[in-house]
Amino acid sequence: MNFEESPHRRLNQLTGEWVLVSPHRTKRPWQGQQEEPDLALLPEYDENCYLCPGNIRAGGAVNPRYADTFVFTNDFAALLPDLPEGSDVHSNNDTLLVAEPETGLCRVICYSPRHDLTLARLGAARARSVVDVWCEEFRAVGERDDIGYVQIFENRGSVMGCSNPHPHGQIWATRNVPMYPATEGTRQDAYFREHDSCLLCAYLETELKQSERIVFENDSFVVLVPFWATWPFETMILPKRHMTSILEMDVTCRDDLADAMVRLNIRYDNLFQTSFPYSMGIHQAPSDGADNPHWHFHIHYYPPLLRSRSVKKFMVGYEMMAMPQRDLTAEAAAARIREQAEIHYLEQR
Ligand code: H2U
Ligand code: ZN
Repeated sequence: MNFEESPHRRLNQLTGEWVLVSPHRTKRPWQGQQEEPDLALLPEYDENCYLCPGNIRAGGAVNPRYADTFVFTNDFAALLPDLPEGSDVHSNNDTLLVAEPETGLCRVICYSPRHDLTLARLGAARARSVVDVWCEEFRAVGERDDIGYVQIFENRGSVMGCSNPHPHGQIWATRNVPMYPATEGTRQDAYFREHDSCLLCAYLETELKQSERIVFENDSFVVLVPFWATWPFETMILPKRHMTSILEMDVTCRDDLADAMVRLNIRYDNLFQTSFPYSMGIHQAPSDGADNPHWHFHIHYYPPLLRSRSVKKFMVGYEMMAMPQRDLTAEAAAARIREQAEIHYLEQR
C-alpha cells in the first residue's frame, strides 16, 4: 500500500481503535495566514501567579520560596480521599442509571521557580528534577491502600485550556483504573498471553527496523510518531528496555528521560516557532501491588497544532461522530519533527 497516496485506516494496537488516514487531502489549497515567530516573553517572576514562589494561592495557602520543584495538593481537587459524610452515590441496581463512588487525590507539580521557562528551555538538569519528583510521587501515592492508579500528566498552553503559563504538571490518582490506561492494560495483557512477550517491545523492534517514524533516540529511549497517531504531531516516548513503570528507571535512565523530553520539547517549539501546546501523560502499570509484566510504560504527547501556531486540528464532525481522521501521515509528521534543530529558536538569535 502506498501510504502517501491512498486513503486507508490504521489500527491503534494500544487501544483497538482505528484512525482514518487521508493523505491526498494535504494537497488541498491553503490560503491561511503565515505566522511570525512568537517572541513574547513572560517575566521570570509574576506577582499575580498562583504558582510562583512566595505567592498566595487561590485557596489562601502561601507557596514556599522554593528553589527547585514544588508539589502541593490541588486546592480545587477533582477527587477527594473521602466521600462527604452521608453521601450515597450507589445506583439502584434495578435501573439503567449506573453510578458508583470514586475517590482519590490531585496534586500539582511546579517544575521550577521560573515563571517563564517551559521544559523546552529548562535544560536537562532541571528536567531531571521533574523526573525525580514524578518517581517520588508515583511511589508515595501509589503505595496508598485507597489508590489503584496514578495518572501523571501535563496540559500546556491556553489553547489546551491550561489556566496558568507557569510550568507545571498534575497528578490525579484514583481508586479505580481510569478508562484509557485500563483499555491499554487489557490490550497489552491479551498480547502478552497470546505471544508470551510484550506488545510494545515487539512494536518498538518493528519501528526501529523501519526507522521512518523515529524522531530521535538516546541510550534509554526512543521518540517516535506512532504508526496509528491521531493528532497531527503526536509522539510517544518509549523506553528501550522493558519497564512496567517509571520506578524501574535507574539514575542514568532518569537522565535519559529528561534528555529525551527536553529535546522533543525544543523540536516542538521550533516547528511553529512558538511555545508548543500539548497534553502529555505517562501510561504505566496500575498501582495495585501486582507484577503487571505485560505493561510497558510510555509517554504520550498529544499536541493540537496542525499547520501553524494558530491553526489547530479540531476533532469534530466525522471525528466526533464516526472515527478520528488525519491528513498528514505519521511518516510525514515524523520527518517534519526530525528536521527541526535541537537549539531553541529563542536561543538561536
Ligand atoms: P491547569 O492550569 O493545568 O488547569 O492546572 C492548574 C491547577 O492548579 C488546577 O487544577 C490548581 C487548579 O485547580 N490550582 C490550585 O490548586 N491552587 C491555586 O491557587 C491555583 C490553581
Ligand atoms: Zn508563576
